[in-house]
Amino acid sequence: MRLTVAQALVRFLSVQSVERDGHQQKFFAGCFGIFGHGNVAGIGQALLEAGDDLPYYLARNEQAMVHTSVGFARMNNRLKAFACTSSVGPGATNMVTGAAVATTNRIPVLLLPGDVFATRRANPVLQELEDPASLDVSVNDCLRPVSRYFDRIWRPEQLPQALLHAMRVLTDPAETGAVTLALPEDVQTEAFDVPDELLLERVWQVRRPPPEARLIDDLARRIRASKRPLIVAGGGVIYSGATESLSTLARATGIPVAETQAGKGSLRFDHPASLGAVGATGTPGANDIARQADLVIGVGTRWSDFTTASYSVFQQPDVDVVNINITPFDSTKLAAAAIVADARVALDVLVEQLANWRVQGAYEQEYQGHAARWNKTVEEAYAQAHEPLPSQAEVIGAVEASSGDRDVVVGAAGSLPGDLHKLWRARDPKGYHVEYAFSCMGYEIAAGLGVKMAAPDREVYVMVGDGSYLMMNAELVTALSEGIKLIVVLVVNHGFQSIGALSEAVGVERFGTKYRFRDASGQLDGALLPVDLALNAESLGADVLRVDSIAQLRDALTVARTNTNTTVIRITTDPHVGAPDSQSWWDVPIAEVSTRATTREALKTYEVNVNQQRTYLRPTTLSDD
Ligand SMILES: Cc1ncc(C[n+]2csc(CCOP(=O)(O)OP(=O)(O)O)c2C)c(N)n1
Ligand SMILES: [Mg+2]
Repeated sequence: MRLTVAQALVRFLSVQSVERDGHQQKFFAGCFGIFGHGNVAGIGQALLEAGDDLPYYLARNEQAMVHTSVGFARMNNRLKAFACTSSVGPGATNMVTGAAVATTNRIPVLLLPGDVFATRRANPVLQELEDPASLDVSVNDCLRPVSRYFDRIWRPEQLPQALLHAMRVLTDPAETGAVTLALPEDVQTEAFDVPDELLLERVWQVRRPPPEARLIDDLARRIRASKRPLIVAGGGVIYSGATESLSTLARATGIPVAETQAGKGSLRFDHPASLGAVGATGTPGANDIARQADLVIGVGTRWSDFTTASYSVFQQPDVDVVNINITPFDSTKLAAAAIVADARVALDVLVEQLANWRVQGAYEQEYQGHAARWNKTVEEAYAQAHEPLPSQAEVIGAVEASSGDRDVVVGAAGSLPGDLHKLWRARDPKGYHVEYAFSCMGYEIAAGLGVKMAAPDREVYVMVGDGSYLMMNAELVTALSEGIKLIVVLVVNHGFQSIGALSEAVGVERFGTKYRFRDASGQLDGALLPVDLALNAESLGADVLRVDSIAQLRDALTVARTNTNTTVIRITTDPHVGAPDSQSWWDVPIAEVSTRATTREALKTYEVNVNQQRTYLRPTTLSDD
């Protein structure tokens, strides 16, 4: 069949499926795109011909369309994804940040940026960078380090192999992330004889590798010998659909479970073995249990510094760490004994192996006491009734109370992720969607769109700070044009409260973190800016509700739930009231010399805290011999 490269590519994408646990589904839900000369006549023409075979969605910003795709694929536990097409040049470089979000979070997205002419007929083409040392470099090379697979299709004959490798990586639970196929503008429109076999329907098996029997036997024996075991559940538990298995294991053995940001929701908050969030944004109870743990089993976690409280969360000198992870790269972190396996399969084996074994009753009572006390702390924070402006915790409480068990809260950057991680009481494995691997400002609204596209039957609450909102709000227009409904809770605190608080803690005096006029001293400490973000949201087609109190917020949330249009609720909070403390630490180094007393003070505190840091280099050996 004679097709253009773009036509062959689009047809190929439309016949790819994945299968896991005997359930088969189409892998690509469609293609987001913004057209320019680099893709309109190639991929654009092919998408026009393809119609419903690969539905096209117009985005407003290339970075945002990658966020939307990430939100969608994460909600689908990585078994369904989007492609994203951009023009050559700025459209392509706009995708770099989105690609990094995808790859850091291990979420599949296929990027199809236009590229410079392969024939070099009339270079430089508009938007070509031109590296004087090498004409085969283009701005798309920026996508290499943020992609798990990168290829550039200089000739039509290269397309089949590139497509097969793209699918291999996208559907591989260990390797997945952003995949980039850079498509020179002239090659996209070039016709070639496409081998018929390339366009046959293809089913990619998503593997569930079992653990090595010997290793899981050793782990079970080690667990039986432990006094204070702790499971740390990461995103891998949710992506592999292991939440039921984890719940069964925790219920049967009494081993407590603490959750990372991506792993939150692994257990319902009121599960008897749930300790909630752990680490720098964790609960004091989870962190206390972690400090004293003699055996830590990390399941599907990449062990970010927030989870390990910058290598301070585990304090027992002889603590053993075992990682169950499908990704070899993550499996040896913290010098752990590595069990490279699918989380669900491994946990199911452990349930059998640990039959008739249970942690000591005193341990169970101890951690359940922590959980109960924290629940009380959450209730108090939610009912703080802070005057005149409410605290952010109260806002979270009102949103949680408004949400149904299956609804989803979405967040990414600022002070919201930490507060949500601690406070939010997750009731469904897909109900908590905070992007905290890249913590990318601007992810919130764009990703919320993808979450809602993946789960139209759930209410999606996007919680976004004024800083993130200002950085990327244009997808509200996409929500309008596609008839996709979000509830956006816009928390105005006149700047970067999170970085403001951090700045104060590191002796930098909230410098450069406020949305204020420059004052006579030359600092941004003047009057508040007369900026109305609610009006901005209204202008983009959202229904807008302006509220000044928690009581009004509750009413607005009720209205928003009955609305069919995207609804933005704007509330102003007091930036100086933080959520309850984690009794934990995060390593942000302080200037070692300074003319400022505040910085010197911060350094003294830092020097005390840094003493809690451990190396986590002690080898954990599972076998007896
Ligand atoms: C794209 C991007 N730029 C910078 C940062 C660093 N950063 C983290 S939080 C934050 C401020 C966020 O402000 P806002 O959304 O208003 O939330 P708040 O801190 O006020 O809760 C900044 C600048 C980031 N995470 N992402
Ligand atoms: Mg803010």
